[in-house]
Parts: sequence; C-alpha cells; structure tokens
Amino acid sequence: MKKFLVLMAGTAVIFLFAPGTASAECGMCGDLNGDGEVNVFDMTALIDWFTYPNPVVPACPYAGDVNCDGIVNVNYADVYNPNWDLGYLIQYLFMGGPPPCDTDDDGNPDCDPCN
Ligand SMILES: [Ca+2]
Ligand SMILES: [Ca+2]
Ligand SMILES: [Ca+2]
Repeated sequence: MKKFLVLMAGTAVIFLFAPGTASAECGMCGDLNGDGEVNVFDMTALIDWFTYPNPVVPACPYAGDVNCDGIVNVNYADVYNPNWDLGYLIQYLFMGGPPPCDTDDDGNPDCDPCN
C-alpha cells in the first residue's frame, strides 16, 4: 500500500507536464485525459478529479465511467474493488483485469462508448 501511494505521487507530478491534455479527443472509455491511450496517467486524472478540496476535472470526464454503470465514482477505502471506477481501472492497469467497459472480458464493450 505504501508503494502504491508513492507511485501515485510520482505520476501526479508527471501528469502536470503531460502534453496533449489541452486539445483532448474524447470518446474512448478510460481515456480521461484524451490522449488516445488508457494508462496510468488516466488513473492519475481520475484520482485528481476526486481529490478535495481542489478537484481537477479531467479533459474527458465521462470516460471515467470505466465499468459502464452510468456513474463515475471512487472509493479510497476500497481502491481495488472493480465496482468502483478507480478500482476497475487499477485492476485493468496493474492486475490483469478486463479493459474499460468490457466487464465480462470477452473483448467486446458491454455498452455504448462513454462519450
Ligand atoms: Ca489517456
Ligand atoms: Ca462507473
Ligand atoms: Ca464484453
């Protein structure tokens, strides 16, 4: 857990200087920063969005609904639980979980794209 927190702090710094966030192309589930990829920077964007008292709304907010249940949510008390979008994204990025909006992992999105 301590290792994970250090990783988040490191990526948060990198995210501030990541290019391409101003001219974002939205449309891919999980691509919160709109750079055309789903990676650790999108997880950082999701965390930054749910950080108080200074939340940073990502370039593509709707892309945060990576489990396609209709809402974007985060549970810091249960960060690996895929029933929450942060947990689903962490499962996908680091633990071999299904990609965004393919909750049964059959290679096909389970609902319409998030945009
Ligand atoms: Ca991205
Ligand atoms: Ca969701
Ligand atoms: Ca599917």
